[in-house]
Amino acid sequence: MPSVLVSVDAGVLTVTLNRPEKLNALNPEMHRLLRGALERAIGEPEIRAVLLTGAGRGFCSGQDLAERDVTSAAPIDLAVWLGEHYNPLVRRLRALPKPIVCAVNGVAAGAGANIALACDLVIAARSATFVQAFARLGLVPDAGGTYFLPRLVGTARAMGLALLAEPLSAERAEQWGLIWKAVDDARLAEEAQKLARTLANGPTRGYGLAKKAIYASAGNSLDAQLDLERDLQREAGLSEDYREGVTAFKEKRSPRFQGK
Ligand code: LHQ
Repeated sequence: MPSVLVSVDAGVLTVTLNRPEKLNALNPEMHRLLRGALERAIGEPEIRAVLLTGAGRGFCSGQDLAERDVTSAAPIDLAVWLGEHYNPLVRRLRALPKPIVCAVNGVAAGAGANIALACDLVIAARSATFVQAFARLGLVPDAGGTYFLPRLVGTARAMGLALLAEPLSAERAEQWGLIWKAVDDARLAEEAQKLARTLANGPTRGYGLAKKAIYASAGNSLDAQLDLERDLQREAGLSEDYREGVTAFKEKRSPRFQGK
């Protein structure tokens, strides 16, 4: 079985991390397959939303630690790993011009937690936990953790999560605003599919532009953000979906967006 499963249905590209016996710990092969899946999501117009999840009882336990030989005399340069694999992955997730739902089906640890946070809407099973496991290894939160955490939950909570490396329950993650919502375990797959399908039937171009605006805001002044909104709205206003949205409103019916 491939270590990342990819399928397309009803406009949703589902990507499933598939090394359940290792709680979907990431290795270079998985990074390669993930990259291919995201490139496919960009390139195929019929794909209008992405759903990322994990097989088995975990979502993703971060970097595969078993593949690390820390006993050798030659020091390992972890920056190479981040530069080659994790940073491009996080950048790709954030820049993908289509919405990404992450269904966190179980523990999300280390880079696994932060990859989830790089997605646009995170929905988690109530039994799932988020663990910034890095401090247990003497490492710094990576895969965007030091960017996402303070912005999502504030410096005090981000620091607690980073330094203590304690598991945060899905419910608490929802209360803190770290994720969109926590749902009963038995309902996760269905709810996540529903969410992804709703997005796949939405105004794809408008969604992509909204992502751009919201993610740019953290580094922008209000003035810069207003200018950006003006420019992105110009683009959105030229889409067929905008025309359809206004027409549907006037005709008192639901819009039928084509993602164009
Ligand atoms: C694993 C892993 C794992 C291998 C569970 N690797 N086997 C980026 C770039 C460069 C360098 C460094 O780092 C990074 C980013 C990072 O992600 S660093 C952080 C790496 N991740 C972690 O530190 C988490 C390690 N795992 C855990 O702390 C626990 O496994 C968690 C809390 C995730 C789950 O605990 P349990 O539910 O008690 O499960 P378990 O520990 O029994 O794990 C089940 C199996 O999965 C077990 O294998 P085994 O053969 O004994 O049944 C684990 O060894 C394996 N596993 N995580 N990251």
